[in-house]
Amino acid sequence: MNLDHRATVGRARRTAEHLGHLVGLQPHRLAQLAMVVTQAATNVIKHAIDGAILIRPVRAARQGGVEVIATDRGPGIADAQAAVRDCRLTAATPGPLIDPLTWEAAWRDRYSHPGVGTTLAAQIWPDIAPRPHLASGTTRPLTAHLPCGDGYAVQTTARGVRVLLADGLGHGPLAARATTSAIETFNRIPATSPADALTILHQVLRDTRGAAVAIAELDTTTLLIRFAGVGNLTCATISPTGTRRPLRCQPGIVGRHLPTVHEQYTPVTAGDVFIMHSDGVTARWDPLHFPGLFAHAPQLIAATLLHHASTRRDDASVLSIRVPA
Ligand SMILES: [Mn+2]
Repeated sequence: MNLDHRATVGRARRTAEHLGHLVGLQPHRLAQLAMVVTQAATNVIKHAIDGAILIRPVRAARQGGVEVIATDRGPGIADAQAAVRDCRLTAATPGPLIDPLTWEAAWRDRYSHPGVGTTLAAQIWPDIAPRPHLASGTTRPLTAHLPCGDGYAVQTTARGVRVLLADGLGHGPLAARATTSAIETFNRIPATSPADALTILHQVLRDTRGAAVAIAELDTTTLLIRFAGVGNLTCATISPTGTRRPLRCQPGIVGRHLPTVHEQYTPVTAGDVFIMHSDGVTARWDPLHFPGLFAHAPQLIAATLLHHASTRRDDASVLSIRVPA
């Protein structure tokens, strides 16, 4: 939802409250959610330009919550990194409860930099906020009234996380069908290697337009990413100092022409970030244009890159994994 007018604050709040009802938030949590959305949206409209807000359900093992991500293009705040970073606040947090997020049922993170802008992410849960996921993504359709032809999936594994990013050929409902089919199949075959998964997806996607698909698996004990990708997707690891190491996808289209899939293993270290994005996001973005961003939660990284580097000529998607310390 674009935040371009005062009326959008109320629309965002009502959307969040509706979703909060659906996931079963109690009235005091709903009030907290409404306050978070109103504050975030009002701040963007008052102080920033080109803002957008995303409100979506999030799931954990035993509960469902609501996630709010607000992002804009400036002016940005110089000291935000010191102000808030990955604060999963607990009931034991001392001090007056002025901020609605100073509650046990909330998680939040904020990135802000002068000349870039601000991205805020918050989650409101019915019960104590679970540990944030290692991976998260965001997507944006070419036009608001069409389904998004890009999509992603995140699976938590015993030793880390396994993710998929898919860009259905073209855009619109048929692209979305190919991507949905890829995600559903991926979620049905949780223990398969990336190369085998792509081979299975190739069979399933034969009756669709086909898609560019990349699959990555982070093992947090061996600190290796196992990866395979086919089609026009950009994948790379970013070090804390902003060094980008690309992982190449093979030419082809899953569901149409599948090459012999080669898996790659890439070593990572704590603090590295792994990024995958579709061609709706320019491949020319520079990690150094976002100082400090890659120390933040994966949804902030994904939302900020999507907002700043998407071409607006195609569906767009970004997925990011944080290698934990
Ligand atoms: Mn595309």
